[in-house]
Amino acid sequence: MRSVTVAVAGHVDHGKTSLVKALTGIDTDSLPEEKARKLTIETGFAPLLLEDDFFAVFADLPGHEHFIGNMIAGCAVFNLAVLVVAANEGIMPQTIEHIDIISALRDSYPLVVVITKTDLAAPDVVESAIVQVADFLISKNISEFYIRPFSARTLEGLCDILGLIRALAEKTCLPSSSDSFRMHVARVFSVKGVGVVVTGHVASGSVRKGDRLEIFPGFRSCAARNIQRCGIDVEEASVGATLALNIKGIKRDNIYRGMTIVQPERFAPVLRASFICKNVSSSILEKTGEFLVYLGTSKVLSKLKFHNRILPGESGPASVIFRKKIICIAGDRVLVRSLNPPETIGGGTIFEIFSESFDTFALNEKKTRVRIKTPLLNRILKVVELAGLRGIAFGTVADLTGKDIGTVRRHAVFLSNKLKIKICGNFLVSLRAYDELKRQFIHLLNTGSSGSISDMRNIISAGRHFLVAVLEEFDRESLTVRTESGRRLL
Ligand SMILES: Nc1nc2c(ncn2[C@@H]2O[C@H](COP(=O)(O)OP(=O)(O)OP(=O)(O)O)[C@@H](O)[C@H]2O)c(=O)[nH]1
Ligand SMILES: [Mg+2]
Repeated sequence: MRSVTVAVAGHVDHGKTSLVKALTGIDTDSLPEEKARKLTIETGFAPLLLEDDFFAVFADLPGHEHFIGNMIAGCAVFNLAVLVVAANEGIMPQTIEHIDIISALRDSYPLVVVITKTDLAAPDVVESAIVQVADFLISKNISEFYIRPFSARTLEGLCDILGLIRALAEKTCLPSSSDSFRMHVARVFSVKGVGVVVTGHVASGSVRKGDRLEIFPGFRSCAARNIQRCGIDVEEASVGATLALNIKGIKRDNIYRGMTIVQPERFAPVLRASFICKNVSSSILEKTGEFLVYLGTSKVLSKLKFHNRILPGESGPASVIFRKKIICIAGDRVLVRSLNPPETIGGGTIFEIFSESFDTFALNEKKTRVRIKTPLLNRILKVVELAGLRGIAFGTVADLTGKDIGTVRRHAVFLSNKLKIKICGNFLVSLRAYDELKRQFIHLLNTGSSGSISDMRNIISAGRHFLVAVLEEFDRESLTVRTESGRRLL
């Protein structure tokens, strides 16, 4: 079964739940409190069969500002987004905030804008709402958007929206990944005669019925008794899927939202990470401060350090120290909000994690946990050394060693902590080669180069993505700083 997740965002009462109901036939406001208050509190999921074995799962996000935490957790993973704007109100505060949040969570994504309540607005009002939204999105540097009018009362526009979502869904379906299984816990409940059911998004890897699993924090053991996607029992589910996992071996009270269900012996808790932060606020981000960092369904008070000044709309490297350990890997998206006022200020992709050394961790947590294997360390080191100045991608090392990316990453972090190799984004390079790249780049800058990637490629025949990652690492080390045409020494 394939599926894409469609995040449905927008200001309170603008018609998100009504749109999802028109598309899928499902009323996602299922909680008694939601029915009583006539608003969405928890993100609701509604599947729509697009074609044989291919679903769009709509994540109907709450629009009310009080439930912004639920909204963030609900769109931790999505393939495409729908922004709902009521024709008679136009852009409102949570329209802006939701766009900031989803833009901070993804660099680029197709966006369908649905202008709702067209039955309540005159044609010229609908027209000006369309112009207002288009101007707003362009001002936010969002390039791929499609605006469609719609009325939940007359259903005018529904077929057009459905066709558009179908076409975009096919384009954005994620390939399945071979990484280790990880799922952020969104909701937990007990079903009579079935047991504990956990819903959430698969953030990496895949799970099969009967798999042994662990729940972090604590790494308590449990197992997948049954898996459901879109209400259908399935044997297996992989990255990107929204699922209901019936687990055995753990009590309902010992599992809650924000926890992570993982494949055993694959993940160590992370205390620090680095990421490229996109500033979606109107202030300059600089120095250090306390922020709330959202990852998956967890929210952690964290200390952030911005290595350079990051101007509004720009991106720059940042380090984060989590106040409590979490499970994350390079490539995960984080969202950052200020404490006071509580506003979204940015977000980005983690490119480096610093976990507790796996050997120490093994001793502390469980003596039987053998996480680092010396022969594999030696093989990875050899492969990375052979790659020389060209570096090597994590995926290639995984292919060459026959291990999954999670295992390679764990061993690479260990080697990096031992100062044998350097991790640059998705690439590995030996420390010796990294120092040589640094020497050559400094020489280039000292001899009049603007420090562009093309200049660097004239002297080193390495891949563009690798060099970009290396130069970003130089910035992170405060060796260089970005300029309009390239880089200069700090
Ligand atoms: N006339 C008209 N009313 C609509 C339309 N869409 C939604 N409504 C009404 O607007 C109100 C709010 O609709 P919802 O779909 O619950 O809005 P929402 O965006 O999901 O609200 P939150 O989840 O609380 O953010 C309800 O009373 C709907 O019946 C529409 O196209 N036309
Ligand atoms: Mg709603």
